[in-house]
Amino acid sequence: MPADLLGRLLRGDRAALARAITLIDRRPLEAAAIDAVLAPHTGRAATVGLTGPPGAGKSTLVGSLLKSAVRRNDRVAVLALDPVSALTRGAVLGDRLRMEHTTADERVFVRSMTADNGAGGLALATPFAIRALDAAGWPWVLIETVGVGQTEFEIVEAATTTVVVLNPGAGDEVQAVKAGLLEMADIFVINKADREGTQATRLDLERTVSQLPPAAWRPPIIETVAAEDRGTDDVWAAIAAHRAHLVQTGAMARRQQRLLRLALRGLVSAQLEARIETTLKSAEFARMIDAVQAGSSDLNQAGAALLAGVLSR
Ligand SMILES: Nc1nc2c(ncn2[C@@H]2O[C@H](COP(=O)(O)OP(=O)(O)OP(=O)(O)O)[C@@H](O)[C@H]2O)c(=O)[nH]1
Ligand SMILES: [Mg+2]
Repeated sequence: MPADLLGRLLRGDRAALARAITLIDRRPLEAAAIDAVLAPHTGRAATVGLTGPPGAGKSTLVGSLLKSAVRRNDRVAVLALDPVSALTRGAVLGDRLRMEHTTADERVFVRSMTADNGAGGLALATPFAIRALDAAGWPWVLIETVGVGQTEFEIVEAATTTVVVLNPGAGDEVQAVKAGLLEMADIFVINKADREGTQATRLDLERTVSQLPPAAWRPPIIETVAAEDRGTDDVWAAIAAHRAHLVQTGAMARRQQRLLRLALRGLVSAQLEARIETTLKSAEFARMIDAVQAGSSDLNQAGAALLAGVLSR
């Protein structure tokens, strides 16, 4: 990546930042080298991961959070993560449109990323993109993800604040929360609170939260009608309160380390994967495969040889 591009990024140039994120998204293994330039400028941004079932209103909520932030003159960047399926691709297009009204604003920066990079997917690219946004001086980074796969879980878990978005009347959703999202939620949002069943869902969620082991931070439950910008200021207040809590208790530094671990695991996994591919396809290794096939060697020996080959590359 050209050095002048990074210089411009560090000075707050939006086009340079957009270009860097595109490179990180497409070629994360190569783009990882830019971290050497960005690293001294990172560590200030608060990251907010938003997750929840498809259609819960995450994108609408993000759009509303942007409007609310702009009213207070805050600056917010958004990374919308687009898992590969064609199904969600349409949704992201819609999201773009929904956020469009604010994206022209200087105080807002919105980018979407796909999982098509073929290296480590979003789990690899996202932490690097977050560090680029951080280095470019964005104090808040919102990460919207469809909470389906393990990768998405890892990413929202790597945010310093995790917001789980649910809908009323969804007993199943609360079950889903119990199944995986409960421990990671710092804030619960019941969006579409204009619908019936909001109270019942709140009570259900309150009961679930009360069964959590006692902790210094009890996740608040906030009702929103994101489509009408109702309750969004309360969500920001909860996010700010959680951030303050993390700073006061010293937990912020530990939270930020999660992202670093995710980045490192993604980076090294992708590098190893690339080396495994190369080794497996090499001429020397073809002989090893032949030997296993002929019965003069076995998978255990071949595995040891593969590992030795990978580590010596
Ligand atoms: N009634 C009601 N509808 C809402 C509200 N917020 C969002 N919606 C609608 O719910 C639908 C889904 O909203 P999205 O913001 O796309 O949901 P999402 O969680 O981002 O969806 P995916 O990205 O596909 O997982 C849209 O038709 C919104 O207009 C709300 O507060 N009340
Ligand atoms: Mg969405």
